[in-house]
Amino acid sequence: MPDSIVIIPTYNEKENIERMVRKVFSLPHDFHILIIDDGSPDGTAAIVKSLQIEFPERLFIEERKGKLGLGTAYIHGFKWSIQHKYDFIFEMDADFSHNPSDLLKLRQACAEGADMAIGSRYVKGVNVVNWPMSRVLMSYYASVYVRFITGIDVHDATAGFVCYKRRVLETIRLNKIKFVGYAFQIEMKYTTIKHGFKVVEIPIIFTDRTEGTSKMSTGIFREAFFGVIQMKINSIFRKYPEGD
Ligand SMILES: Nc1nc2c(ncn2[C@@H]2O[C@H](COP(=O)(O)OP(=O)(O)OP(=O)(O)O)[C@@H](O)[C@H]2O)c(=O)[nH]1
Ligand SMILES: [Mg+2]
Repeated sequence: MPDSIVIIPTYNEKENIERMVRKVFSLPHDFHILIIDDGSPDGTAAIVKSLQIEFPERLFIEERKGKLGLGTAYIHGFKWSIQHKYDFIFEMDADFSHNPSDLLKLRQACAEGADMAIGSRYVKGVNVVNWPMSRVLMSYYASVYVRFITGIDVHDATAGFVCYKRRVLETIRLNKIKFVGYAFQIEMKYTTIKHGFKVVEIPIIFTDRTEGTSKMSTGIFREAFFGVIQMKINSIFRKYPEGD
């Protein structure tokens, strides 16, 4: 039984998705892939379905009707992956900002004792390629801000390249995760740490997308900025682990 599933949320990734699927399946470990596509108008889902003929039992897709956001896409994927009993459950972007080869490093960290392994840009300096300086600074200082407000010891709080052991996702109340953008990534790390799980950061190099278009919006920044404060305040009244 293969133990690892890589969840890849997609919205208009027709330029990237086939190359990404082939790359993951060429790695020296039997990774499975679950695509969560939000009705991409560019036909991303159709490309995935044609690849399923070549990779049956290895490539899966869940289609949602509209663009419902990254956070809820991952929650959907986590529930699916728990049901299918994968031991190592990954988050990864479709746009090659995350190097699929690093899946092996993240998996190894979890196999060697971590409960959550974060592919981190800011463990040793700043490992970001091709982002404008303004965006690098924004992202870097976002993590400094998160550390300051929440007190969590994570250098890359908004990272979206992660490996979880299944028990982490089984323990966290996924229905209580509220945020959808960068704040979702912060909330997942915060909640995991609050539950006492072992979290490690593995240095990776992050490269800006070269194909397709960004789905970032100012709303996502706003959510993260105020969300972090809200999360901290709420946590004062919450006990971990918590009931439904
Ligand atoms: N299913 C789903 N996927 C999404 C949604 N928004 C973004 N994605 C996917 O999530 C991943 C990250 O989104 P990106 O647009 O790359 O966001 P980013 O990395 O912050 O910004 P850029 O790299 O500049 O584009 C990509 O694989 C997107 O296709 C969404 O609403 N639903
Ligand atoms: Mg991206």
